[in-house]
Formats: sequence, structure tokens, C-alpha cells
Amino acid sequence: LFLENLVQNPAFLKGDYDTSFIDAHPELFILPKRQDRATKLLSYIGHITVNGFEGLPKKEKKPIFHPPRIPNTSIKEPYPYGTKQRLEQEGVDGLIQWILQQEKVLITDTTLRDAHQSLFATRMRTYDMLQIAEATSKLAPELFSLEMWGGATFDASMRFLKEDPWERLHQLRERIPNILFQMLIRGANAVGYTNYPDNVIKAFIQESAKAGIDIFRIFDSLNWLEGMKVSIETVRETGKIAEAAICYTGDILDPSRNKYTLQYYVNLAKELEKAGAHIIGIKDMAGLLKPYAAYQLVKALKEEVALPIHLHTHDTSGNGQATLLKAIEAGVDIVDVAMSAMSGLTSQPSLNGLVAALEHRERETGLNLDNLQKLDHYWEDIRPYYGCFESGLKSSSAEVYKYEMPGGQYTNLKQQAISLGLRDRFDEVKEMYAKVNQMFGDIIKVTPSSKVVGDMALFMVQNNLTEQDIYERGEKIDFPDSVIQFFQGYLGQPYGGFPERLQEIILKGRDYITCRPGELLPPVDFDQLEDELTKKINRKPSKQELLSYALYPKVFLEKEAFIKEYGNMAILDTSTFFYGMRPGEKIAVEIEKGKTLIIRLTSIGELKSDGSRTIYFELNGIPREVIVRDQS
Ligand code: 3PY
Ligand code: ZN
Repeated sequence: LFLENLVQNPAFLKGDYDTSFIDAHPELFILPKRQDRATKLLSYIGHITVNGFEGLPKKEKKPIFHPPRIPNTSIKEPYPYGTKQRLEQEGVDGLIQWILQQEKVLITDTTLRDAHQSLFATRMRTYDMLQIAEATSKLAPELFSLEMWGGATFDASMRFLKEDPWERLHQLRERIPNILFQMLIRGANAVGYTNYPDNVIKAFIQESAKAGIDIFRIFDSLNWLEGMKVSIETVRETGKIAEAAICYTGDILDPSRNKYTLQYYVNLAKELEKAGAHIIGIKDMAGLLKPYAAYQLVKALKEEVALPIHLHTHDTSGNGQATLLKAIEAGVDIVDVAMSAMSGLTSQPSLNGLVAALEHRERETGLNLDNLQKLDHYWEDIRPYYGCFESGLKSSSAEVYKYEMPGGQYTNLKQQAISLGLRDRFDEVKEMYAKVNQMFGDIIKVTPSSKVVGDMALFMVQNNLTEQDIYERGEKIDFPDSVIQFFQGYLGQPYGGFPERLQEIILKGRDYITCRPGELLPPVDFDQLEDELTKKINRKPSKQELLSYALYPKVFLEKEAFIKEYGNMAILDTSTFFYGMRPGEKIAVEIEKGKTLIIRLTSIGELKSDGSRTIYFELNGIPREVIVRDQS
């Protein structure tokens, strides 16, 4: 480094030096800590190659993946007109009228959000989204919307992928200017698992709208209208589309289940209409809406409310496509599906399949199947990267009607169970999940209420507790925090109230609330929060970073620490990000536009007595080494 400083010194270069030169130029000794981007990148690759990706079983060898087939769309081709332009030209009311006038059924593609949340624990990286973004906007411009943000992606992108979720939104928006962007927001829980103060919810929605979200699908995890009002109002104020969702559970066809009836859902939809919703979403998060129930529900909603109806389901039982078809027959306006290679099982039904099913019928979608197939090839090639995060589920299963577990929870709960050493007891966990739901009074189960049920089920299985044990010895049991908070009313009020005896056992005299938690939470002082964060990261954060920190302080700081150590690893291809490199392998990494590094892993050194290894690389043909701690 000293020599590098020397040969870059202008006086030295001019030949203007003698023996006193070094004394006269003390700046030569200012040696920056040599942690340039390339070194950090090599350190990351070395670390993953030796130690594996956190949470994944360490593979002996990186698997061989086929390079993804990216459809060839000419950059010069203009972006086709789409729903985004329609919204800009006609405004929200114009767009809503347009939706209602359509004979065709409109299509939302969930590949970039719920499909991967449901199939592989929300691990899809921005890198893989960006490569197909432009092609999607040019080959499928007839899509009504892309669900590509929110839900668990905000947390997971920072926590596991060490990415900035806002950056994902910006970059996708840049490449897809013509299709509406849709996000999932959990009402007063935003994209988190707890209630946030109202001013956080408002600031988050305003910033998301500014960054490019057009449709906010708002729900409350207990179908509690009070928990959704602030979000609905704020979305309306931003001039964006408020899709308020009713979460579907139970079975309206089963006369013995009389808690969540057709009338219950119709009443809720009417209340949401009154509260200012532009669209009513049916959020069938577990895939419990059977085909004939879908027909009844959609028919009733179309008769009782004047708004478009947007149906979201999961294909866990294998009945997803039939549910969509019956809903379409009943007049549903928009349905959610995912690219074929990312569909089925706990994900949404297949987009390609539905488009084909409706061809030559009055409600055909207008999407081009050949184009969709080109996009689908890409997803077929991408999915294997994430194989290690999949649930192992090989076929659909009607047992979901019994467990009522949301599609997005299945893979996550399985990962949680594995991390608690319950891999072989997952069947018991599922049984317990259904039992806990009944103990809790048969509640709506969707994030975060579903997480509470999941936490309690894991807790009971792990500690070998039965329902009877809870009632008999519950006073002496310390329940998980999430369960206590739920019974304190911090997620809101469940329909029909809390079961009183269990509430007493769990709360052990603690206070509980019946009002909206947001009313009690003091507003966040964003100026003070900014000072606090500035001190922690030694720079002034952006508004978006501040919001990430407000929602997920620890996760945000951990991501920052990671980036400080390794740099922004969102630039790395997914196979290297998760599996490192094979000796002899060569990869190209574009570290900024037009600047590409060619990296070759030459060899992995022997384990040294201090527990480290030297990893030998070639960087643009020049040998480089990094030292990595072997954690095995
Ligand atoms: C989420 O809240 O992330 C969900 O997908 C719920 O279904
Ligand atoms: Zn879903």
C-alpha cells in the first residue's frame, strides 16, 4: 500500500524527489485499511465456500446449476401500455370503473412475493428478480398487477439475504414501468409481527407509495376492522389503491361450523366498503376456500358490494385452479396466480394453466401463452437455487383443510421446527397447530396471529405438553412472549373474544387491552430516531433506511454490520451467494455498471492450527488470497 501511494504521488511521478522526499510527504504513510470491495467480496465467497450459508446444511460440493434462460427482448422495444399508465391517466376511480367493465378476468402475478414466500421461505433474491423484470413487462404487459413487495419479504430480505428491500422496489420499478405494483400490508402490523404506532404506519405507507407501490392489499390478522382503518385512510390520502382484504378461514359449506359463515364475510366486506376500500380482497391465505364455497362467496359479494373483488388463494389442497374457475364463473374481477414453475403446492395456482383454461371463453385473459412460457423457462431454471429452502412437500395435500395453516407459514414453520430439533416431529407440530387454534377459540390465522398459533404449537410439542397440561399446570408454565402479547390484546381483538379461562392462565394477572393498540403506543419521534441511528451507523440514514430501522431495529443493524464486513452482496449471483465456489470455477461479478470482476477460485488451503484457511483466488487474472475462519 505504501508503494501504491508512492507510485500515485504526483511529485514522485514528476521525478521531483530526493532522499528527503519521504520526510516531506508524511501522507504516504496514511494507509487506508485495505478492505476494498473486491477483498470483501472474496472474503464473503471464501467464507461461504468454507462454512456454508447460515442455516443450510453444508454441502460437500456446490451443486451444478444450468444458467437461466432469459428471454430475449429487445432493449429498444418500447414498453407496452399497461395498467400503470391507465392509473396515471384515469386516476383511481377511473381504474376501478375500468376493472368493473372488463369482461375478461384480470390477473395478478404473485411470483415475486407470495409464491417464493410460500415455496421457499421468502428467500428469493433481488438479483433473480431483476434479470427477468424487463422481459416480464414486455412479454406480459396485460397483467393487472405484480405482487412483488410486502408480507414477509421486507423482513426476510434484510434478515437472511442482507439486502435493502427498498432497493428491490426501486430497481424493479425502474425496469417495469407499465404494470401496477402491489404489496401486502398487515394493517397495524405493517410488514412486521407486532403493532406499530400510527405515525409509523402512515410514514411507511407514504414512503412505499412514493417509491412505487400502487396497490396496497391491507388485512388484519384477526379480521379486526379497527386494525385496518389507519392503513386504508392513509393509502387513500396518497392517491393509491386501497385493497382491503377479508381473511378467509373455516368452511362456509360446513353447516356444523357456524363461526365464520357466508354472512360473516359479507358483513365484513360491507364494513370495508364503508371504511373506504377501493377493492375487496378475499385473502384465502391457507387455501381453504373450496371451489363451491368460492362460487357462493364471490356471488354474494358481487351482489352485496359495488367494488371489484380480487381473489387470492393457495393451491395447497390441489383444488386451487377449480376454486379460481368457480370464482370466475361467479364474476370475480381479479385473481392471483403464479408463474407455472413457481406455482402449486403451498403457492398460488398456475398462471399459465389458468390462461390456457380460459382460452376461447368469454372471460379469457388476453395474456399470450407463448410469451408466458418463455418467462416460465426462466423460473424453471431459477427454482433449483432455492431447493434447500423448500419444504420437501412433493404433492398437494387435502390435510390443509384440517390444519388451516397459511401457505406462507408452512415452509417457515418447518424451518423453525428444524432449528428447534423437531424435524422428525413436524406431523405432531401440525396436529398441535390445529389443536391450539381450537384452544384459542378458532381464530383467523394469518401473519402475525398464525405465528402465535405456530409458536404455541412448537412450544407445546417441544415441551411435551398436552392441552390438559395447559389447563392443569398452566399457572407454572412460562408461555412464549408472542402468546402472552396476543392474549393481552396487542394484536387486536379476535372475533368472538378470547377464551377467558385460557387468557387467565396465560396472563397470570397481567393487564390486557380491548382498545386499538395503536391508540396507546406513543408516536415514534423520527428526529430522535434519526440521531440514534446516525450514531449507530456513522452516517445519516435515508428516510427509507430510517423506516427499516423503525420496523426492524436489530435486523437492520445486523444487515448494516454484514455490509460493512462484506459489502453489498446483492451483486453476487445466487448460486455463489448460497453455495460459494468450486475449486477451478470462474464467475463474473458486475460490481457496478460496466465494471466486472472475473473471479476464479484456485484452491482452498489446509486447515491451520489457528482454525483458519487461506483461500486462493485469481481476480482478473491476478492471484489474491483471503484468510477465512473455518467454523467447523
Ligand atoms: C403475510 O402476511 O406475509 C402473508 O402472506 C399472509 O398470508
Ligand atoms: Zn398468500
